[in-house]
Amino acid sequence: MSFGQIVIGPPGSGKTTYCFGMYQFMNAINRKTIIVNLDPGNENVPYKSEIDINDLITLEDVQNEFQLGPNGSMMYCIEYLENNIDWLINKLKDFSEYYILFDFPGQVEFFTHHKSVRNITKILEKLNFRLTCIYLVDASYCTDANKFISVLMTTLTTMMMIELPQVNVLSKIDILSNMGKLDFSLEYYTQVMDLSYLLHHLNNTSSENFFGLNKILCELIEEFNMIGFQTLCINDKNSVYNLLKEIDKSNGYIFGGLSEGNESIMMSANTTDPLTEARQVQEKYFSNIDDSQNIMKSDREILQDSVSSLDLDNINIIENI
Ligand SMILES: Nc1nc2c(ncn2[C@@H]2O[C@H](COP(=O)(O)OP(=O)(O)OP(=O)(O)O)[C@@H](O)[C@H]2O)c(=O)[nH]1
Ligand SMILES: [Mg+2]
Repeated sequence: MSFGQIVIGPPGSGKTTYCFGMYQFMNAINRKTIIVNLDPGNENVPYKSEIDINDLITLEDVQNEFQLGPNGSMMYCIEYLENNIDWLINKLKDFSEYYILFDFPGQVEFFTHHKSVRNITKILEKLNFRLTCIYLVDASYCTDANKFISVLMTTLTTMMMIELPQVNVLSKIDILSNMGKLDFSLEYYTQVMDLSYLLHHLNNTSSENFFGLNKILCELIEEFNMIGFQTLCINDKNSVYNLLKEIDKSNGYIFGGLSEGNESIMMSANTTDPLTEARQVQEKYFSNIDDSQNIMKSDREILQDSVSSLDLDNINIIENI
């Protein structure tokens, strides 16, 4: 049995950066982890992937061979991977003792209606992979009721399409306060609370013709009552740690992981309730903001911070447990 994460989310939501940060964190807590790059369009990848789709097929090959555009070529590559899944399965055999992070492309159709990603994950599940889908969404969407409702709909569609345990994540929470004012406290967005308040804001910016539709969308999401979000700042080890605890619960790692002593049971025992966590994140990133700390960081800066904080903090985490 192997454990892993399917990392998906819209373009630029932070999937590749997440994979690298989570990889560093896991290896720092002695959980042997590798990254599988399944995005042939990933540029300037910060990590070394042990398995890379580009060894099977590249966007360039497809573009040259079939004169397809960038999106069509991406579709072709993922369908090609599905049709040649034995290539991936054989490569994974060398890493049966490892926790696997799969970095996927950001085309939204892959998790809303195109079947290849779903089929690939189903095959891996049959091979005894215990997978969690990590759905990353840029936290800036919380600043606008219209964008947030659209995020909720896509998140719900993804959960129903991929059919894996899913942990939804508001990424880049550290720069949310730079993106505009929130209408509600952060926990309103993470817990997806009473949407009648959101409806009020939606209607403020909609034509009256859409009031009925807005109401039905809010009711639909409330009826399913399935969506919630974790928050993430990838260079904040506490943030990564809290997220990993949720992921370990969702894919069952806490009941018997791969590492010696299974640190995950202890991690999960050391939990805070989601509301408290959201409040702590809000306090940390939304009050006494020093603007100089909140500029958009480059990949390199984020990852350097990430490395140094993990080097220092790993020991504390293990000792505190
Ligand atoms: N401030 C901040 N920036 C982040 C964080 N995570 C990612 N970023 C930045 O977001 C940008 C996009 O990150 P990527 O990891 O390339 O996103 P992606 O989802 O892999 O993008 P595609 O592969 O193009 O779909 C980069 O500039 C990252 O540095 C974060 O937690 N905080
Ligand atoms: Mg990427």
